[in-house]
Amino acid sequence: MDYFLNENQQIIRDLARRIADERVMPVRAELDEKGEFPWDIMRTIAQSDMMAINIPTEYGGLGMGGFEFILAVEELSRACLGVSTTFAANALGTYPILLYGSEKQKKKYLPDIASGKRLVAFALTEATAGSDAAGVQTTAKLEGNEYVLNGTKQWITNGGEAEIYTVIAMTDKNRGARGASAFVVEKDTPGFSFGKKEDKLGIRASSTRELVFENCRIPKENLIARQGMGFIVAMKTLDKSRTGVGAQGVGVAQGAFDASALYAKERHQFGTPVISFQAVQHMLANMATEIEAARSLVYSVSRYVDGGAKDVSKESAMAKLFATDVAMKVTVDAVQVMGGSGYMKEYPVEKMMRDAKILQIYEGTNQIQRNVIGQSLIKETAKKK
Ligand code: COS
Repeated sequence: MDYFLNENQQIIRDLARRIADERVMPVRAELDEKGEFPWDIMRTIAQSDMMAINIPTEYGGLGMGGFEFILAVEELSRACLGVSTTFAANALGTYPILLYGSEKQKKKYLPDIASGKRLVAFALTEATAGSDAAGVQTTAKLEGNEYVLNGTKQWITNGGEAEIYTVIAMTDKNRGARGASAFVVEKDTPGFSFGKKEDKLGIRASSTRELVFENCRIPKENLIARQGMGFIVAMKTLDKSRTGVGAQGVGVAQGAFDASALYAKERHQFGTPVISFQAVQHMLANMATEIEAARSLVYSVSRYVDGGAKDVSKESAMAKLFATDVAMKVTVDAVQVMGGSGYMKEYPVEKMMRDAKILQIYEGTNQIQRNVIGQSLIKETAKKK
């Protein structure tokens, strides 16, 4: 289907596609096997200005929107979700600064983020917080001109590799969601260290670590927005980023479909290519239809967000939910279409199936997405009365 991309959008999509084909595909199996962080690829992405896509021009960016960004995410995801997770989590960590940072913070951090000189990570999740975003136990106590952070963050994408961390911590534990605040913490700050790198089922090229804060002192000016606004910063960040996870779903599903359709044309059984059997054709037809539906939703929500819509919680949750459920189903079906070969590491689809599972879990489980959509429906229904 033609989504009538403008010239800049086509350039970004083609550039990301070339990097995916030439730089990511040849090494994805090895990165997966070794669980190796894709530094070389990240440098290529940075040199191609892809980390600058949605950063305003006054801070060294290209000044484009989230839609242009998700086109790049989709293409990288077609090749490897581990690589695209690293790229997308960088944008996730940047949103608190982009959306709520002071002019001083934007000037200090965004140019280095746009050039890819410094990677970013977003730190909300903890042992007792994740789906329960207000359940954060890490504290930030104001002492003179510094905040003192104590606590442990869990499962942080880009942990250890990133140099800039946007962290949600409680400045007033008695106020629940309204007692949370957002901060920038730089790597190498005394009192800030990393736990072990997690050994994961999929997206193994990406890095996932614990962040440990032990009397970690940061300047008072590292507070993002106002004290007590941390929950809103986190929610608005996730509202922005969830179309990116949707685009990851579209990309990995497309990658799995392409591999399985090609294989079905080449593999012969009963003297004929397996694609000539209606049972296989129907599976491929469903997969192709679901991918196009997911892409249409993700693109239109992303354009809606860029268009300046104020409250996008419901729509971005819908895009994430639908596209990532499609990704899981399509990658499982791709393995089935390819049969024994689909199960073997010689082909890419078993990795895609392992990788796709995380999309239904991170940046809000798909159960949480349904809660977000449900809450919006309740509000809308009350308004219509
Ligand atoms: N934008 C702006 N404000 C929002 C908001 C949003 N998207 N979502 C909630 N709020 C506001 C609410 O309006 C409420 O404000 P008031 O106290 O003034 O009424 C406040 O924030 C608390 O909201 P609520 O009571 O709905 O909070 P809950 O603790 O029930 O949390 C969900 C709601 C489930 C939506 C939230 O916890 C969530 O999104 N969790 C998943 C987080 C996630 O994605 N984690 C993955 C790890 S981070 S990569």
